[in-house]
Amino acid sequence: MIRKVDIAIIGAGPAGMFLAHLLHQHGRSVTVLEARDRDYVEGRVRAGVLEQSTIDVMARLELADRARAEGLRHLGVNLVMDGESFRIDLGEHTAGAGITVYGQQEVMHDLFEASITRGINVVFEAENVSLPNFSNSDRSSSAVCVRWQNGGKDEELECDFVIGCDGSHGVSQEYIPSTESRTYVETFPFAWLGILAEVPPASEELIYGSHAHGFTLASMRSPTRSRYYVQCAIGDSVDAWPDERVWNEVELRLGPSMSRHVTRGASFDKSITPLRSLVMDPMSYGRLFLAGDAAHIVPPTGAKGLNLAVSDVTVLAQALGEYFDTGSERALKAYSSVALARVWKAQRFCWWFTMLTHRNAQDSGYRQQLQRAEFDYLRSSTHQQQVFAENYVGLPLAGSIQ
Ligand code: RFL
Ligand code: PHB
Repeated sequence: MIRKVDIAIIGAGPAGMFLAHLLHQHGRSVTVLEARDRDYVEGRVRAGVLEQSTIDVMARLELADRARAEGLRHLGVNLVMDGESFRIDLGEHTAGAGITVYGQQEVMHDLFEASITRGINVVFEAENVSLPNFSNSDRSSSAVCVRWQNGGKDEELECDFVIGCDGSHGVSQEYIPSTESRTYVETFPFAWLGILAEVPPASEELIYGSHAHGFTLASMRSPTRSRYYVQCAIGDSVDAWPDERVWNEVELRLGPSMSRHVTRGASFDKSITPLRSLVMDPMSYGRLFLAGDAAHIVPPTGAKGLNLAVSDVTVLAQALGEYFDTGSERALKAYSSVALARVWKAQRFCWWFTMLTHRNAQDSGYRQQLQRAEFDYLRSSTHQQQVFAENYVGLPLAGSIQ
């Protein structure tokens, strides 16, 4: 007999695991199918900055204790351009809001640990996940079949809805015909090289830097662990970036005053990520809904990707809850447009912050003068700093569906 669950979730990253917890809390049966093993997903060094609304969702799920105890709460952020720096007081401009530095690895650990104690079914190493015979079908048609292989065995289940939380290289989006959804893409002619090192951070708060050599970011994971990024060329390999070169560039790009407290040390993780922006509209097709990176990507400059994944699934969990409670599809039909309204505002902010801080040798002198003017304006205008702060700490969660 084929097993039946209410909702199958493809991908156990932040989007998939937050959604699984939210639906479980709502009393729904879920199965999460993850292609990789737990160590791989939990080991990926990615997000560092959580918005207050993400912490609030963790609290609603009774998952915020460690983030509150060990996360670093920041009420300000520093910007530096060609050696000139200033601080934006996030708290002052947003009635006390801030951000929490708590790594994605920790978030995933908390989500996975609680899924075990709460009995949420997560299948790791689920290979070749597919939706045989999937077609748009109006939502009133029969259940969706999901197939995969696990340890060489064929597995199958039926569900009312499939949620594609399988990131930018997943399979779910392939089930949405290109004629039914538009994809907006923007590429940038540069990438980020990121390192982790067991050294104290350069500053108590993050420093975003821009210099003729390119962007740099001084971040952290704890008072003894630092995370640094430098803009590099898309085709660069990590071999071209020995630690000494990374530290030299970080210090140069931060400028003399901001680099004073940089402590150098051996890196223990080094990777390169190209920057890009992408949005799929709509984020759904029949009984298939996409959430998180499966539907949209932002350059990491604004620290929004994980936070958007959480806001998507908060809206979606509410809509699915309404469907199962009342049979109404109203909120499910509104999911994509409600989620995308917030996604596009984050796209706007991340694009703007990327263009302000990154350098491109091909840029005309005109563009560089514009960057300088934008930076000066941001430094001198409290209104502009308020706009920055509101966006950086996170715009209100996509409103409940009216
Ligand atoms: P994920 O995290 O990519 O998870 C998708 C999961 O799906 C699995 N998968 C499949 N499973 C089954 N079958 C298949 N066919 C599958 N194909 C894929 C994958 O193995 C994976 O486990 O997407 P999700 O859940 O949408 O979460 C998105 C976030 O991970 C991402 O947006 C953030 O990491 C972005 N990001 C940041 N976000 C923030 O909010 N704040 C930050 O400070 C921040 N910093 C960053 C970042 C991303 C970065 N990189 C490396 C892209 C810094 C960096 C450098
Ligand atoms: C990080 O700490 O990894 C981080 C912080 C801020 C960003 C992106 C990444 O904008």
